[in-house]
Amino acid sequence: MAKLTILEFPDPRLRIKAVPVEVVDDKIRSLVSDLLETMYEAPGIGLAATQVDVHQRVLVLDISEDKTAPLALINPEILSLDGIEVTEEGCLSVPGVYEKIERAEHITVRALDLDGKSMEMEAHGLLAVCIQHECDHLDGKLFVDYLSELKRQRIRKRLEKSRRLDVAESLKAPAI
Ligand code: GNR
Ligand code: NI
Repeated sequence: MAKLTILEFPDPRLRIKAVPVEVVDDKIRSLVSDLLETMYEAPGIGLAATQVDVHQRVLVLDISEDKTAPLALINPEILSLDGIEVTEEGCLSVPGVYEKIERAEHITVRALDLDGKSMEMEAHGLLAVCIQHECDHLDGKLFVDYLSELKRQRIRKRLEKSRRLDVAESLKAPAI
């Protein structure tokens, strides 16, 4: 397993639309294992391949409290969306930003599992929100896209400033 680097807004690579996986082979299974390691380490409850600069339709999730329920969805398709739910969302690619976002409360999803077998599942609440958030990533979409242009610009400026400060700090600190 390997921990991968997570791209951050407004990196243009987060806007690339991921292509479907053709064969679920050991390379895909190894990507899933790297995504899970990266997600747990972050820590986060979901991660899409797009966020680690791999533009294939693969995502992982684990909304359990004790991190014991990893789930991988390959070529996910949302078949139905019902109801409305507002959740305070965050994103590992938009660090430190939390905003209320409206999504469907109940969804059904079809995807391939790690054996390449097609499966369907229903999701409610946080799991449903998280699947919608990760599917958006695979289409090059971020949760900040649901906010106003003004809010998005402010978030971009804030992140760019905090990254400049990080670089300045790293230049001051003695090398280890
Ligand atoms: O860790 C995450 N938490 C979260 C909380 C509310 C709604 C969505 C998410 S997903 C996010 C991890 C992430 O950025 N996945 O792409
Ligand atoms: Ni995200």
